[in-house]
Amino acid sequence: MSLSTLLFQEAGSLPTKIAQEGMGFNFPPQASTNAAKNDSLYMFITNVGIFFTILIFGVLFWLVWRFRASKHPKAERTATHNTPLELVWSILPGFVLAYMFWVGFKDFLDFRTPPTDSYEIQVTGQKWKWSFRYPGGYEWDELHVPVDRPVTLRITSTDVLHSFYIPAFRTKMDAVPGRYTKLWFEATKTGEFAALCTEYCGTQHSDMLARVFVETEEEHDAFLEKISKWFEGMDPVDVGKRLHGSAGCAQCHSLDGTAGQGPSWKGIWGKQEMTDKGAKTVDENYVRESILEPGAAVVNGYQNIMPTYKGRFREPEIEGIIAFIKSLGD
Ligand code: HEC
Ligand SMILES: [Cu+2]
Repeated sequence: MSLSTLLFQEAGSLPTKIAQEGMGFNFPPQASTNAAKNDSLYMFITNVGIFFTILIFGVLFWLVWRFRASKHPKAERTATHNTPLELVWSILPGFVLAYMFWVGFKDFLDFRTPPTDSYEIQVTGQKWKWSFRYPGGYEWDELHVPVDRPVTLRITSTDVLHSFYIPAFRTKMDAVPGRYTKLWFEATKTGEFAALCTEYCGTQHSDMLARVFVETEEEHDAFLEKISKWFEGMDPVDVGKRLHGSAGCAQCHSLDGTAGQGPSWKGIWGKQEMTDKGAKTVDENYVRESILEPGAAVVNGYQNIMPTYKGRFREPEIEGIIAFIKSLGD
């Protein structure tokens, strides 16, 4: 895949992809070591349910028909109970339930205990975007993981509760503000999968999708190399334009002049902005401060809800945002 498609592809086709790809009985494809275990217990429980539903209703209807009142007008009820029968139908299903519990509990412990040598990626949920930070500190809006290797995701949120869900891996975990949660998996198939937010988090919750790429070690190294200097050789305006979307600024800052949760970026360059610290001119220093310390001067009419991006951007990325806002005119 070329760098430009990697950089500028849109996530719009994800839901159809989830729907199309190898749907079995009611599941997406199995692409992790957990998936097969998860599905086999699920199908076992479903099949036991189907078996007993048919058995119990079958016997019930047969008895109703066999002893119907029209055939036995003078019958009297004589049976009280049958101890051996009742013991059998209590104890035998008891074993089946104990088996379900045992397998479920064992798998649950496995799913919740990441192997100590796993590869760690940090996941941040924010309205309405996932971002992934790789070893080396590089951030990207797609999840790339090596195949056949345990991966641990360290998950958090900058605003409200979200939940990170990869259906093909049969795994999900809450993203909680101010706290880290963990999830692990070992992908077994290379290819592209989908991740979504599965905890209602506001109006654009259903757009909170991310692409998941499972790749070979060599491909993964190439990916890390690529994102470590993705902005190299690019026009700073394009760098800022991409970050506006990929770093989540677009959720609050429009480019067309409409005010959202934050002021639009259109035409603010050079403007006198009224803030709680008095009038400020929108210039290089003001934009930089807005990104690194959003609470330092809060624009009148808006709330102090912008997350800080301190430590998340490298210098050329901040320069890119400045250049992009500048390019939107004054
Ligand atoms: C959760 C919503 C939210 C997100 C996400 C967000 N901002 Fe903001 N931003 C705000 C709000 C609200 C204000 C106005 C209050 C203030 O100054 O803190 C603001 C103010 C600004 C300003 C000053 C604008 C002006 O007209 O004075 C800049 C520049 C800015 N943000 C840049 C960014 C960049 C760059 C990103 C992404 C990397 C970003 N913001 C992400 C909510 C957000
Ligand atoms: Cu969400």
